[in-house]
Amino acid sequence: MKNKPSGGRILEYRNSPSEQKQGKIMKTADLKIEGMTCSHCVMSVKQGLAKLPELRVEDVQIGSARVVFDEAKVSETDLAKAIEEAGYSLIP
Ligand code: 9UX
Repeated sequence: MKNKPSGGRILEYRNSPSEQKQGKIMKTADLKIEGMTCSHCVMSVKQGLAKLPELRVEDVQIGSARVVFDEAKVSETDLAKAIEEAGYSLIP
């Protein structure tokens, strides 16, 4: 599959009916994240990822995050940058 975020695994395409109407292709990806060791880290990563438009954060655990995003709007670089700005790094 194209545009696979590094360290991530594309699980499935999951569009809500309104997203389908808008012609969006929402991708679900599991990201592996380095440097997270506590629950504050989880909050930081959540907030960092939530800044990206056209993306929703489904779940964040220590060391991983599940995000759903419009593949036309969010790139792997965007994900890596958001995670880095929060103080962590996306594992390739
Ligand atoms: Mo979690 Mo605190 O890694 O620096 S321990 S936020």
